Amino acid sequence: RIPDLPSDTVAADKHKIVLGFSQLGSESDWRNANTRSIQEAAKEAGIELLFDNAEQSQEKQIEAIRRFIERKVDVIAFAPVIETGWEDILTEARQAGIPVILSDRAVQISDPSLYVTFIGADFYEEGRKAGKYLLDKKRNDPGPVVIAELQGTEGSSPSIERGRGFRDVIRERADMTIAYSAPADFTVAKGAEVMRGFLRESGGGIDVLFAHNDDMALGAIEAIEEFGLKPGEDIVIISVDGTRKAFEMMAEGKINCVVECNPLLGPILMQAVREIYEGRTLPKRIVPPESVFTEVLAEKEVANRQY
Ligand code: GYE
Repeated sequence: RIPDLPSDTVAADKHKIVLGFSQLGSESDWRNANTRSIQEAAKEAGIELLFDNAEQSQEKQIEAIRRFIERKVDVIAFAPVIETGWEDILTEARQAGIPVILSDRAVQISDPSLYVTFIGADFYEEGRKAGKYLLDKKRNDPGPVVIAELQGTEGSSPSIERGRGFRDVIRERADMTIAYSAPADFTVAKGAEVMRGFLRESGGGIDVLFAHNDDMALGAIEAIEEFGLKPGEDIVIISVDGTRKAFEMMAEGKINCVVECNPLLGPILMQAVREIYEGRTLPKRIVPPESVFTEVLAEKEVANRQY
């Protein structure tokens, strides 16, 4: 007679991978699409997801990661709200033997072996794409060109890198200047508020707006219209993400260019979790493909947007 399998073997076979994910917040449509993508992909992959929303607070993210360590999850992934300040908590994870994946945003860290891989967009390149569009758009216009910039969350990698990439490209035209620049936290409400301030200060003398995400651009459009100017005509608007709402604005001519940043990272993340769990080696950097869209294509593309 064939003996039954010992019950612990059966249990081990059935072990579901447990992933602790610390999401930084729910500040934008991009973020909400990112959250949905992660939750759906975990379900599809049969991975048990412990999900925490930190509401844009680094402290809350650190607490969530510490709870994941205490619960002995198999893998931790997180979207770091700002770049710095992660050494201690990541050292705690390492001491507990739990591998960590960076999702979406990068960190500045002295020991890169504290995380396994970083899955996310090349924000510097996104900034450069925005700058290149502007150089092209203004190629026949004599300057000066007065630019306003709505930055995202202060100290966050997308804001730092988009700003740097944009500056490195427009440097070519000495008559282009970023005369107004301030953080607006990646939200619609802050985008409107900060843009109102810029318009008041400049008396409306702004030629271009570079918004580090679509939500702030949408807020700024409200402010520009209130001020009696035409977004997309009086002020050229360039933003980043590629949400459906931004595409609708672009189809109406109120946004001129959107640099795509892909939030649908769930499937790639779940694959990485599984590979780490199986002991495979992953590349240190995984970048999803992204495009640039302008008004010419907006109407055709708007129906294809998934977020
Ligand atoms: O562009 C913005 C969101 O980290 C890439 O965060 C992400 C950014 C995205 O709030 O909309």
